[in-house]
Amino acid sequence: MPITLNSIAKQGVHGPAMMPIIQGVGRAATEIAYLLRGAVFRGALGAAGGENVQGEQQQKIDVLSDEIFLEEMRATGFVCAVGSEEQEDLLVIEEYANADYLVLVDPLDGSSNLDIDGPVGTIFSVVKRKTANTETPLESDTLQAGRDVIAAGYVLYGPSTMLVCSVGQGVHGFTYNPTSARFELSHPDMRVPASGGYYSVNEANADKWLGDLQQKFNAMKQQAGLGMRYVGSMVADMHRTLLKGGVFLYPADEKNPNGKLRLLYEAIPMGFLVEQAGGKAMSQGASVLDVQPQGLHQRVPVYLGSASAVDMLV
Ligand code: AFP
Repeated sequence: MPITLNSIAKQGVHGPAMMPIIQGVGRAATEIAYLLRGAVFRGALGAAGGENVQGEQQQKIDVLSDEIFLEEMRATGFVCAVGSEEQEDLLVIEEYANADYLVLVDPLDGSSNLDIDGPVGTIFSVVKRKTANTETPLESDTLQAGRDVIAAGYVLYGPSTMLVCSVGQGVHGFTYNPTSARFELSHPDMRVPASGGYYSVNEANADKWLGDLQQKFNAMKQQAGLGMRYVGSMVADMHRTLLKGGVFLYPADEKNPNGKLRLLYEAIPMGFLVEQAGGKAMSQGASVLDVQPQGLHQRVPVYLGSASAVDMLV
């Protein structure tokens, strides 16, 4: 019998409660994967005409993926609110407003890759509310450091659809099997290789990086003996980094003095996975998981991957 997402119930103290939420992510993933496969035929590609809270142009698929994800979180009955890249404010799920968990999500990360049929992903994390569950959840419930995250993961929409997640007991990768219509465990106990792999960064920004990063980066390139790959879709770039080793970075630069990637639904979930897989996740001299969030859409610089490569840059 293949091992499915149900196995999460046996992992960690929060496993039984996380199982329905991660199963909900799995349902959203299959719907989003279906949407992506047929998007060109349904007129679902292209701009939606609006901007998200980051001032970035929303694609129609960003909006649809956000709706799908929210509906599947609602259907779990365990989620009181969702904080999404596509929504300025926290979305409270009124019928379950006294459920215990909040989910942070980037429903379709790397969506600029859609024009070239490149890989995209969904990134999520789960926290337990701080306010009493007799009250309406607040945005402040989402502002929890990565050390308080209960579960996190991503979905990679590539040649296959993969759901990689952790409930604090290592990182496990499940691949969608179209024959059984289930996610089946394909990559148990993923570990970041200690050496080798690739560096992954938008190097076109190198002359605008702040501080002495360019010197450190050049020294790392000479000493670490890494190859180079960059997709420009964090999920794809991090999936490779988890499996092959090396480092993914999006540092602060003159244009993005706080970095580009969002703390709550990009940096923290990926940092959680990297540390669970034995790697290192840094931001501004500390672990990504120790950064205290100040806002739902806050950005931070990130350096994620094999400890040996990360240490040469921070
Ligand atoms: P899009 O969703 O706008 O494509 O942004 C993707 C992303 O947030 C992340 O997935 C990438 O790692 C990063 O931006 C790429 O940014 P650059 O295009 O500046 O290299």
